[in-house]
Amino acid sequence: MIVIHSEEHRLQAGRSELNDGQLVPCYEKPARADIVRARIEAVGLGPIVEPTRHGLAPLERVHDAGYLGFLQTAWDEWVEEHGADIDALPLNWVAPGMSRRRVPRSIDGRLGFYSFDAGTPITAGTWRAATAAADSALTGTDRLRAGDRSAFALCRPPGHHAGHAFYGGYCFLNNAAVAAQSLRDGGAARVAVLDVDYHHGNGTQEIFWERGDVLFVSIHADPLDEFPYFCGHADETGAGAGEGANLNLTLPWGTDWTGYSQALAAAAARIRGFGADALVLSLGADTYGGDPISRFRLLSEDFLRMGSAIAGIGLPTLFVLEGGYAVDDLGVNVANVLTGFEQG
Ligand code: OKP
Ligand code: ZN
Repeated sequence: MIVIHSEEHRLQAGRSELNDGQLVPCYEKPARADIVRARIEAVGLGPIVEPTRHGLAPLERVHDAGYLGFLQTAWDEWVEEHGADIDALPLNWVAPGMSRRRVPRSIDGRLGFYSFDAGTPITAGTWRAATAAADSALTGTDRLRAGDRSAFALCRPPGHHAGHAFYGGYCFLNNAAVAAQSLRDGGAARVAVLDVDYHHGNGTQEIFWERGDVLFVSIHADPLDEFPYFCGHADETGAGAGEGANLNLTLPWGTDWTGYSQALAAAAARIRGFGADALVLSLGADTYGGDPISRFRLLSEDFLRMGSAIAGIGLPTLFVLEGGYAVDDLGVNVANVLTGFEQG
């Protein structure tokens, strides 16, 4: 399968994130994409091509224009206020009962207004890296439209936590949602998004919450225990035209392939019943037992089985890279999903 990847991912290299009460080196770092690319070359998955530029229009189909404008100028505004030696991190957020009717003028206020965590630094290259990732996903949709059975958008930074007008969880632009919308706009009547990242894809859920034409299915750690904490529960099923087109399958800490494969089978059955024309697969490999911030127990060989189960859904599939922080094993785990898919 063709792989779409840009070296511009390197421009997102945050120095630190807030974790367990401390500023620690960012888990979401350039080495992640490098090891995935190296493994894909080693197994000869397919040609690796540069994304083509798709501009702002496909981003505006899922993201708020004011939010996109903020992302483009946030770094310069931050530098003016605090200098370039520190990455931009938000300091406070709105709680229920506090007004959110006005966008603050101050960059610190705007960082809080448009974000939901303190783990996602904005840097000098954030906008360029994020747009290169979204362009990779969009170039993947071009391949599906041209008739390819599958494609892999090797995206960094990831996207599934980014919503219509918010960033967080290392995500700025929702690459998978941008791709799903692009497939719809290109003629697919129905599109399914399956998110196998360890964390709930809250951004994708929010973007398609009231949409009956895009099914969102996510398999993830129970948000009672795990980031993003405030959504991803099983009783969140969508609203309006989207009622019933959102499925959250939550699993406990310690889940291994036995438990995981049952959820994956349920997800596959739901997607088959939806009658989609294409599948966007949010591919996080942080379900791996060796992941430093996650608590599932998948083995490297389980990712081959995951790929084969995804192939069993029987749809043209665009894989979009999300999380996975056990860097040394990330290449093998991600490539295993893709080769498992190709072997069917
Ligand atoms: C992004 B993706 C754990 C800190 C968690 C944010 C995790 C973002 C995950 N102590 N911080 O879904 O892989
Ligand atoms: Zn994750």
